[in-house]
Amino acid sequence: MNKTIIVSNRLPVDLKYIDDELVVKSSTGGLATGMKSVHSEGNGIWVGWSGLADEEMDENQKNAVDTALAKEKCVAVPLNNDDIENYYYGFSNTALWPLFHYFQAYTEFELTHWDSYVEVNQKFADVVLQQVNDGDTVWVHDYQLLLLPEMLRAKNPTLTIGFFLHIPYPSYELFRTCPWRDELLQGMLGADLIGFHTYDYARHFISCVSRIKGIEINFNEISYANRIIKVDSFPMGIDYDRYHNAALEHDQSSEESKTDLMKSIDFHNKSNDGSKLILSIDRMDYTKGIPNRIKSFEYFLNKYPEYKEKVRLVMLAVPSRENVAQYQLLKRETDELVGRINGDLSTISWTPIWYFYRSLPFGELIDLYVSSDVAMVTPVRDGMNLVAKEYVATRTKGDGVLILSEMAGAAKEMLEALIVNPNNFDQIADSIKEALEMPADEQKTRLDALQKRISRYDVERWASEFLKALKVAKDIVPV
Ligand code: ADQ
Repeated sequence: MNKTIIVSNRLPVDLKYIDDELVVKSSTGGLATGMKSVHSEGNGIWVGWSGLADEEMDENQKNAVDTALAKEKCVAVPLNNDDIENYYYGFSNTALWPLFHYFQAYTEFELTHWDSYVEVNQKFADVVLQQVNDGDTVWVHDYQLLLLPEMLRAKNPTLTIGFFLHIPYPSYELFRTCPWRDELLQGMLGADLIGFHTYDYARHFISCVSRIKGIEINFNEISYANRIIKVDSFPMGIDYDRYHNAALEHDQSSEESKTDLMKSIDFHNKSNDGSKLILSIDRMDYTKGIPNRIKSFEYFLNKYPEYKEKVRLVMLAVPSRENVAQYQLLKRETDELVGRINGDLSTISWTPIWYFYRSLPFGELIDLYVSSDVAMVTPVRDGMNLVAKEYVATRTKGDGVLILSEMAGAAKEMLEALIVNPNNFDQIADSIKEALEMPADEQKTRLDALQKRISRYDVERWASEFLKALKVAKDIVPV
């Protein structure tokens, strides 16, 4: 029986050596959840990096890692510190990530990074090829592995290969600046189906293929090397029930079972009569528009001073890629902005911005989602953005307003949110006011529509629709 192999940069498990003991934790992230049924079916496996550098483990430790991963139906691609430096932090995160998010000034094209990217993609290919049998399906994920589809097809043309990009695909004018644009396209074209979050990203990709490679394209079908390659959009969803049910449970939780965070929110709500909470949650990444969000909140407080002491911005930022220079700069800028604004505006009983730089456990994330009157999701560029969908899923009482950037892929599906341009402070300030003053019945009407859509197109449905389309794509015979 044929199997499905999932391939992503990181495996869906967290491995750590604590005092010589290997601790294994499975991930509850979006991709891991969406792939759960695909991964657990038959003899399906997941191939990726374990998160541990190869040279930092002795043979016994490596064997222990492999055994622990095998129990989770995972197979590791061994990466050393140079790979991590040049392929991951290098080409993936200082060339592709900024370029694909339209941060051209942050984009560095380094030959050593590129060489490592090719080498590591080949390492992934070698591991996958050891695991497959003829006729198997391989689903490759994301920008770290753009070359993998072609590397797999070159060695085993019987495979059915799908590729999904989780970040935006940039316009031709941006993509053409990459010195290895041909190679990247060639790599992706090894797939039978290439999926993106939105129709716009798919269109950009098709335009790049047609202009750079001079290939003729018929709507969303590319005829290339005696094959038909399908290109389509598959907007990724969330595990709606997990968020919705956690919020329902939260509503029924007793005083004693509340987290410290929740007790603190309750305390401030009681002491600050009628005050409201605006929520902001992201990885600390320059694409997420964090400084702009803080500045626009300050702009709002100055434009509508009657809201001073009546509203707080709760800002949660998860540390991310901390050894890339741009991320260190962003952290410093954020710290300084929050410090300055709190210094300028705070009173004895009111701090305008609550800022947490850490990852929070799921329960506390739910506390924040449930307690916030407004969520501000204002990335300057974002493939999809799952936070916007998670906020909607937790609004079990039919209240709450989402302010959403038009630059997030999610905006294409979530038209009932207040859609803003993340660079237009005036518009954002007005939207915050509108959100805070929105009548209850309007909040409910908007949320009902959003919840209906987000619950229907959840992450499992996303995965199954992609795999269904992949099967159809493989069977198309060129005429
Ligand atoms: P990300 O850029 O990581 O993903 P996003 O889609 O927002 O962005 O997902 C982040 C996830 O991390 C959410 O599930 C959120 O709940 C969680 N999270 C954020 N802050 C947290 C905190 N402080 N503590 C705990 N958890 C936290 C990439 C693309 C996105 C695309 C996804 C999926 O950049 O555009 O939506 O992949 O394709």
